[in-house]
Amino acid sequence: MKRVCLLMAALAALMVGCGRQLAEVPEATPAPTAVVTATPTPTATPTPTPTPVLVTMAPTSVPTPVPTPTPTPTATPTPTPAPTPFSLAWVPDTQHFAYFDPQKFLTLAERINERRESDNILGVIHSGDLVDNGFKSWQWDNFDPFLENLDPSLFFFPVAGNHDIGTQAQEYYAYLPRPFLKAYPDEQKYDGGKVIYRVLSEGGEDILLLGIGWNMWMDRGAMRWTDEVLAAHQDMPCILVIHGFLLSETGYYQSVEQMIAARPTIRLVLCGHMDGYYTHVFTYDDDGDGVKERTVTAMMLNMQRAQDYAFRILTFDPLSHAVTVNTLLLDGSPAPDYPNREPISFTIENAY
Ligand SMILES: [Ca+2]
Repeated sequence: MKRVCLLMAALAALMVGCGRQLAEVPEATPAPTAVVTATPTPTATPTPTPTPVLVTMAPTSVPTPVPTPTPTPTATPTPTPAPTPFSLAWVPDTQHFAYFDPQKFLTLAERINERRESDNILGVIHSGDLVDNGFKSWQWDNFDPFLENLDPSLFFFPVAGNHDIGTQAQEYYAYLPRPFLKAYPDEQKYDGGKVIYRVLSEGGEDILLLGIGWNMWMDRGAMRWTDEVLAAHQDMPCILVIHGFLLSETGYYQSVEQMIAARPTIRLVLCGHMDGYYTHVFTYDDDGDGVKERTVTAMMLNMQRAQDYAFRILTFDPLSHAVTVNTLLLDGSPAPDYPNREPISFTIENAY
């Protein structure tokens, strides 16, 4: 019994000790919680760190070829600038405006100006008979506001028609002092402006504009000068502006045709003089191999007597070398086709 009591006393003492021990454990429990929170931090940091180091190491060994791809993109922009189509406004015979209706000059200038940006119009070609009688200064007074009202960025490229040099007199001395000819440098005109030229540099190419005044295709000095100009610009197509050439659906001045035939860079001819509109395509075998490889598209337009007049906007496509011929009336609307006639607006493929 005494041994039982002793055993129980010992057990009780042990339990008290255990109790003390248990009481101390909860105080130590916060410590492992702190350890737990500390553990993920180091494990996360070391694992990613070595991997990026290895990745970055690999490319850093190849830095020398890196500068080589840099010049490659600089080569790419070169083909990007595609040649932009451009236009020329073509104004035929305005002699009736100068004589009867000068207000129409202002309307015509306005029509051209309002399409300048959308059609990328660079200049205005006049195919002759600017006025009815070049010896009447009041008619030039009627004409001049046309140029004064054109957008100043547009160039003006005229040729003398038979009326500009006087249908009776056939003399150039009243025409040549006109300010629009004075504006041309001496080297670009023969004898003050009886023949003129200018080079169009657009769409990555050059085009020679050549204007031969009335009768000058029969003038030896004028044609000698013309041939020097053509020889100096033989690497570019030529657009000939001449007042009289096509006379009807099938007829033309043979002397002008012979002059064109002998000059292989001429590809387009713009003329006026007659009433209405005609287009002829001439073909020539310049190299004598039996194949006619050159086409010359000649266009005549003169509708000054029509109620609404008509002028054209020629749009050049530098990629296809097609020319779109857009015929417009003074009110800006497209000119209607005439019954049983070829279309008045059309596209010339392989035009220059
Ligand atoms: Ca040939």
